[in-house]
Amino acid sequence: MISVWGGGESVRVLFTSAPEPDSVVESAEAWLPLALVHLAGAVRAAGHECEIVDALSLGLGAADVEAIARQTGSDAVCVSAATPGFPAAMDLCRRVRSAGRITVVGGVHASFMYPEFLPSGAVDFAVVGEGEETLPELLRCLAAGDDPARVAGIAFGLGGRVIRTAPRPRLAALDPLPKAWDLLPLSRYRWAGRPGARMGAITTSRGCPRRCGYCCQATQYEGTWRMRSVDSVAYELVQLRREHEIELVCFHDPAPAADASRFSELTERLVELDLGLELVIWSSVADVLRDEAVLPRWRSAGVIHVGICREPSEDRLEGAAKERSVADGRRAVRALRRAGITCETSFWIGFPDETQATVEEASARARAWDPDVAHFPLLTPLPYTPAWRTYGAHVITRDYRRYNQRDPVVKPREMDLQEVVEAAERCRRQFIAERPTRNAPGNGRRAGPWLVHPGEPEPSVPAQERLAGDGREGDLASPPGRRN
Ligand code: B12
Ligand code: SF4
Repeated sequence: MISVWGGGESVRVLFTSAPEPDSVVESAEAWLPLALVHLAGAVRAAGHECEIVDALSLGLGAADVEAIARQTGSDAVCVSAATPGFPAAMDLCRRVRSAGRITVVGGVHASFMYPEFLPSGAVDFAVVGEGEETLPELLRCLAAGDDPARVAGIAFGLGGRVIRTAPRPRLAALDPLPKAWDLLPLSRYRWAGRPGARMGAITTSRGCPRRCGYCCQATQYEGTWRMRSVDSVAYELVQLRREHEIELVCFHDPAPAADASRFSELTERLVELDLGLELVIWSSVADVLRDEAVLPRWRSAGVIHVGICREPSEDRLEGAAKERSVADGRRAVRALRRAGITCETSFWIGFPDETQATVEEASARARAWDPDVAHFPLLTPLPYTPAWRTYGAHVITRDYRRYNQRDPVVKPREMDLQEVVEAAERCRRQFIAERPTRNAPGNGRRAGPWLVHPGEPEPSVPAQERLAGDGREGDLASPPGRRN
């Protein structure tokens, strides 16, 4: 076989998020495209030249990214997209592919839906599952003119057929993955709860031990959950603080606290390191209640905000289970608040059996929980999750751009689509409007949807001094494996 790039070993690779300037993103400011940081890190370590364009947060369209790919002379364009961004990813691939570049898509949608989109010929390769090993191997294969069918963990079209290569085992070691932080304009990433704080991101684990039926994390990782070592997480946080002057780190993994002893070890290490970092994490009611007594340690470690993952079926519980779920949720929110930690969660609406009365119940449930931020997303079953089997018959469109949890894709039997949209908006307004009545005076909340509780007293040593460190901290900050 002849190399697609004329035999050169090093190629130029452009990484981008979905170019969707009009996307509906329920996001508190601009979040980091961590997958691209991981992938570019791995590809660069394999000797290729990399560039990251975060089209999603820059508001760039396919034509803009195409122009950048032309200017930079990229040999390959790699796109990461969730389901709502996938049509935009395809549009970009179609454009750059016709200009002779190799196109690769990845992420959970690509991993499951490749039989649907590969026949269109817009995309050369879909990477199935984790990309850190697969992508460098695919690029090496293409540069050498080898047969891509030998690369595990990809799919591609060939002569009208879709070829799926051997499955690639999940990554055995998550600790040593290189990251390409220097390729991102870090100063533009912000989290609304801490305006002005320079934001970074990390994953401390991969997958999720729970298997919520609507969630693609559960499908992608088949209910497996792999942890990074505390040493390596702490080392990466020190690097983010020292080398990139990060002030706030979002943990992008959905269940960093799932293992009580590992999370306790991590929080204790962070208390000891005293990096002056604030942390935003995901967790579950179960994990928060399990750690109720030690939530002040979470706070001392820097946790200021918790996103509570809830799956839609929890909003269809009945009887005692429903009452227990509301009581637990409310208790978790209060426990976090007592520890000085804010939280946000979602209350799902738009089920096939939705009525104005059940919407009212959802609204009341949110007010009973009383999190600091409440979202009211619309039920959006994904075709590659178990929820599709339950709700798929009620889905009225395969226009994936609408799978953003704000546009209705499920038609309730007794409500029309416009009524569902209005119901979600009404829940949002009601939640915010009634907040003052739930908000005890002097509890430190600020105005606006993103509220931050007063935490523990600020440490008196300025952050820069703490970062300069003493001998002990230098030790703690050594790469894992090199500590004494
Ligand atoms: C951060 C985040 C965001 C950020 C995105 C920042 C960004 N530019 O990436 C923001 C806040 C903008 C966002 C928005 C939304 N998000 Co979001 N988000 C996440 C979150 C919490 C972390 C993503 C992450 O960094 N993961 C860590 C990286 C390392 O893992 P990864 O992304 O899976 O990538 C690995 C592989 O998938 C693969 N891979 C991924 N991309 C590519 C590309 C190539 C070329 C290759 C080779 C491989 C590859 O390799 C990577 C490394 O192994 C995930 C949950 C999660 N834990 O993944 C949800 C998640 C991805 N989001 C989700 C949803 C629903 C949304 C919204 C619809 C929410 C909303 N209503 O606003 C929007 C949609 C935005 C859009 N238009 O696409 C769902 C995805 C559902 C789906 N399949 O479509 C998730 C899984 C949450 C969930 N449990 O439901 N999100
Ligand atoms: S919804 Fe959250 S808790 Fe449930 S499987 Fe997905 S990531 Fe895990």
